[in-house]
Amino acid sequence: MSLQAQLEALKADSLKKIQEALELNGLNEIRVNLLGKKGPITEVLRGMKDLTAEERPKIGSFANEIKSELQAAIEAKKAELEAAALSKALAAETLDITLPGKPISGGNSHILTQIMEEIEDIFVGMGYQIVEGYEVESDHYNFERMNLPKDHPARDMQDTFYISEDILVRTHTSPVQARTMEKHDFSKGALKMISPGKVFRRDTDDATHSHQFHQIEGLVVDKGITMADLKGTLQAVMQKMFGENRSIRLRPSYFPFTEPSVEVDVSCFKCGGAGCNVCKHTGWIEILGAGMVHPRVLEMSGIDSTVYTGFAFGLGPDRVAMLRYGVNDIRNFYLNDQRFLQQFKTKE
Ligand code: FA5
Repeated sequence: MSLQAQLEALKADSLKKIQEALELNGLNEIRVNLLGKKGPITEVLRGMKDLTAEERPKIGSFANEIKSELQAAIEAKKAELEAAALSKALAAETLDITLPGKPISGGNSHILTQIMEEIEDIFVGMGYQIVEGYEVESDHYNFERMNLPKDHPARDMQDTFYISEDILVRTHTSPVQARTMEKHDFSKGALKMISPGKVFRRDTDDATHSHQFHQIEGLVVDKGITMADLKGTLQAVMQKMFGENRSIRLRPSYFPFTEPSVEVDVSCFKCGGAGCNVCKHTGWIEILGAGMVHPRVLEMSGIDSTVYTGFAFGLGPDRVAMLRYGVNDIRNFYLNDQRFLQQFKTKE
C-alpha cells in the first residue's frame, strides 16, 4: 500500500475512534496515542526515506493536514463530551427551589432579660435614666457608703464572695446609688435613675434563693421628694407591670440606707386579693424593698440633706418573673435547660 493510502486509512480509522470515544479520559488516551512521537502517523512517515524528492513534500504536507484534521476532530469531540458531562452534572444537582426551607432556629432573649427590659421601658417612659454599675465592687461603695460600716450587724443579711478584704462581688445594686449621687449636678435637674444588674450573695440555693440573681435599683433625689412620691411611683409601675387593677401597700421594714424603710406588697394579680396559691392566701405579694434615702447616705455623697430628699427602692426581677409565669423554682432560670427556656420564646 502506498504511503498516501496508508495515511488515508489511518485517518479514517482514527476519526472513527475519535467519534466513538465515550468519555474524556478515553479521548485523551486516543490523542496521546495518535499524535504522540511513537504514534502511527510518525510510524508511517518513517517510510518517507524511500520516496522520490518530488513525492516527499506532498506526503509531508498531507501528513500535516491529517494531523491538524485529527487535532480538530479531537477538540470538537472534547467540547462535545465536556458539554455532555456538564449537563449530566447539572441534571443530577438540580435544586428544587419550590421545596419548603428548613427553619433556622434563632436566638432569643432570656426570660430575665425580657422582664428587665420591660421594667426598664416603664421607667424610661417616666423620665428615668439607666445607669450601669460594677459587679465587682469595693466594700466602701457596697457597704460603707450605704450606711453599713464595718462590723454593722446588718451586714450579716448580705454576706458575699470576697476577692480581697476590700473588693467583693456586690450584694445589691445599691452601691450604684452612691456612685450616681456623688456625680450628679443638681443645677441640671432632679436625679432619677434605675440600675439593673447581677448581684451575688452567699445564700444557700433553694426554690426562692440563688447565690447569683438580679436586682433593679431605683433612686430619685430632688428638693421636696416625699414618701407620697415613692408610693405614687411604685403604684404606677406595678399597675403597668401587673395590670390596672393592682394596688400596693407599704409595711414598715428596715434597711440601713433608708429611713423610714418599707416592704412593698402588690395585690395579687392572680386572685385579685381574695387569696390563692400565688399569694399564699394573703391577697398580697411582697415585691420590693424601699424607703426614703437616709440623710447620712445623702451627706456621704456630698448632698445637703437639709435641702434635698429622695426615695430609693430595690426590686428582684427574678422573683417578678417567677410570680408572673408561675415558675416554682428560681434555679430554673440558671440551668440553661432549653425545655424551660423555649417556653419564653418571643420569636420563631
Ligand atoms: C436589698 O438588697 C436592698 N438593697 C433593696 C433596697 C434598695 C431597699 C433601695 C431600699 C432601698 P433585699 O435584701 O431585701 O434588699 O433584696 C431585694 C430583693 O432582691 C428581694 O426583695 C428579692 O426580690 C431579691 N432577693 C434577695 N435575695 C435573693 C436571692 N438569694 N435570690 C433571689 N432574689 C433575691
